Amino acid sequence: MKKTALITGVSGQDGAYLANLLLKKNYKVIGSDRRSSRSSLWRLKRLGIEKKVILEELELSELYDIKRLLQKYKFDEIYNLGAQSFVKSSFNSPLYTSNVTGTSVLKLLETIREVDPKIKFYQASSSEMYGKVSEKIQNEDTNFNPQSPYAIAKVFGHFTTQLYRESYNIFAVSGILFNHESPLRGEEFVTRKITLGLVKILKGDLNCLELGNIYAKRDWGYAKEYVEAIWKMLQQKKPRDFVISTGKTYSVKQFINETLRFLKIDAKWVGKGLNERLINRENRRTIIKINPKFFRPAEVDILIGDSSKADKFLKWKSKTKLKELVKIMIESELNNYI
Ligand code: NAP
Ligand code: F7E
Repeated sequence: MKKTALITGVSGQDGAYLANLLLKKNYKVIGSDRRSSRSSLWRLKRLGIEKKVILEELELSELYDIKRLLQKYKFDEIYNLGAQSFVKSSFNSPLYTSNVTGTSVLKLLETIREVDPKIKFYQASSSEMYGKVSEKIQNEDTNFNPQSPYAIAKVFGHFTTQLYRESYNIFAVSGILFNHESPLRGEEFVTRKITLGLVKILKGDLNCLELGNIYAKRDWGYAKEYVEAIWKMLQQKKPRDFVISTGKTYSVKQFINETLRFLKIDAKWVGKGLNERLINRENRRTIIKINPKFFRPAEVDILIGDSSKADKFLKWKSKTKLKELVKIMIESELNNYI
C-alpha cells in the first residue's frame, strides 16, 4: 500500500531532501508551503522533484489551515519540519517564533488527536535546546538549557510531543538533530554564508565577508544523511526520541580554514577580538572581518552529540566527515554559481 506523508516546511533544506527520499520509497508526498510573493521552490527544483510533490498551502500558525489539510487527506505520517528556524532572527521576532516554531506543534498534535490518532508524527527538535550545556557530550537524557527564543520554542514542541505520546498513545517522536548542512542550506546560516561568500570573493563579486563569533563550536553533519534517520524514526515499532549527530565538534574558524584549503586561497589570520581578520597573502586584501552585528544576545558556545542510541535502534550512523561536507558544499557552489 502506498503511504501518504505530509512534510511541513517542504521548501526548506530538510524538507527537500526528505521529500526526495520518500518519493524514492514510493510515498505520495504532500508538501506544505506558505503563500509568498517569492517562489521558494528552488531546492525542490535542484533535486528535480518540484512536479512530484503535491503542494498545499499551510501557514503553521493558523489552526484552521492545519485542520483543513488533515481533513483533506488520509495521512499515514506527518513530518513537522516547518519552523522559523534562524536563531538570530528569533531574538528580533520572539513572539512570532514561539507561535510558528513552538505553539504550532500543539496545534498539529491536537488536530491529529481529533482527526486521526493513528497518524505517526515526527517533530524536528534541535540541539539548540541544550544551550549552555550541562554535560560535555549531549544525549537524549541531557537537561535542556535554551539560550534563544528559538530554542525555547523547540523545547515547548519537544515536551508537547512527549506529552501527546504518553497521554494519548499517539506515535509521536522527536529527533534532536545537531546542525546539519548541505548545498541546500539557507544562505543566512554560517556554513553556507562562508562557502558562498568565499566563492564570491574568488570570483571578484565580493570584497570582504563579515562574520560574528568565529569561536562558536558546532557538531556539523550532512543533511542528506540526517533525513534518513528522520524517516527511520517513524518506521520503528516503538516511538522513541533520538539524538542525531556526528560526535565531533569544530569552530566556525576551523570551518573557514577547511574552505580556504579547498578553494586554494592562501590567507593568514591577524589581530584579536573584534580586530581579528583574514588577509589574502597574494594581494594583502582583508577577506574576512568581524562585525558585532552578527553576534547574538546569548550564544551557544559548543555542542557535541552522542547518537549511540540511534546507532543501536535505527542502525544509523553519520558517515560524512567535515572535510567531505566542505567539499560537497564548495563543489556545488562552484557548479551552480551564476
Ligand atoms: P529551513 O531550511 O529554514 O526550512 C524551514 C521551513 O519552514 C521552510 O520551508 C519555511 O518555508 C517553513 N516555514 C517557515 N515559517 C513558516 C510558517 N509560518 N508557516 C509554514 N511554514 C513555515 O530549515 P531546515 O534547516 O530545513 O530545518 C528543518 C527543521 O529542522 C526546522 O524545524 C528546524 O528548526 C529544525 N532543525 C534544523 C537543524 C539544522 O541544522 N538544519 C537542526 C535541528 C533542527 P519558506 O520557504 O516559505 O520560508
Ligand atoms: O550559527 C556563529 C553563530 O546560524 C552557527 C539552525 O539550523 O542549527 C542552526 O542554528 C554558529 C553560531 O546555526 C556568524 O553565532 C558566527 O554560534 O549557522 P548558524 P545555529 O544558530 O547553530 C540548529 C541545530 C538549529 O536547530 C537551527 O534551526 O555560527 N556565527 N558568525 C554566525 N552565524 C551566522 N548565521 N552568521 C554569521 O555571520
